[in-house]
Amino acid sequence: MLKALIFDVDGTLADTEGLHLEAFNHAFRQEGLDWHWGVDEYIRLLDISGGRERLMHYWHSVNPDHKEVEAGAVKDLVARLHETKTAYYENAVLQGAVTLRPGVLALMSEARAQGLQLAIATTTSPVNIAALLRTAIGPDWRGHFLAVGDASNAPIKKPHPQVYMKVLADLGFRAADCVAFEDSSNGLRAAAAAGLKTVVTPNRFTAHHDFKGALRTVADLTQVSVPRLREWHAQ
Ligand code: XBP
Ligand code: MG
Repeated sequence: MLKALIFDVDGTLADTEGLHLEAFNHAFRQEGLDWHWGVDEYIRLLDISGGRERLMHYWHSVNPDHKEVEAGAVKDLVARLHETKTAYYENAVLQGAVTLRPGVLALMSEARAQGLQLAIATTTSPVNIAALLRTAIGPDWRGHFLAVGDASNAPIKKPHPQVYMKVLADLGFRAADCVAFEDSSNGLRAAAAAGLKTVVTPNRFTAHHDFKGALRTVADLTQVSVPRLREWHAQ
């Protein structure tokens, strides 16, 4: 029986990666670094889940001959960059820079009205989730979700299943009682590794990803209703 819907955030609830990219480039300028990520490069870098992890990966790629002694300084630089980036991103989201993708709010409302539980399973940080959902749903947004897994309580990033395992434990449901929603192959692999059936809604940053094994791949959630989800879930 379908009991809960578990939503990824970036690229699934909202098309946020363009703004994340803008925020990273802002942080590089603030730090006086001559780094600039273009869209194509960022699409490649999205293979690394997690903003901090992505920054560390990039630092190593542009500093192949670094010495171990620099490790502490690099960690500090990455932490500073990620903090600046997150502040810029949060502020822009609170100013209304991104909206939920088509069909997301309607499906969430219909699901809650039909007694299904909602949950979040994301790689990003709590401030980013709060900014997005407070703007889109309102100050009581947290009450709409029975469980929220994010960078603060599931530090091992997708495609590792940790965040989905944590959310299933917090929901108290089996994977078989839930459906996940994702936009990327890392996300699909994380959900699948946790035993979850997954509906994928690709976006311009992930359209080229491999979504083999997805329950369904759809352009967006406008055609996805709870009866249809129950039908797919039962198949
Ligand atoms: C996708 C990610 C995130 C964002 C950046 O998250 O990999 O890291 O790109 O956000 P999701 P942070 O699992 O929601 O698709 O800088 O906050 O990590
Ligand atoms: Mg995503």
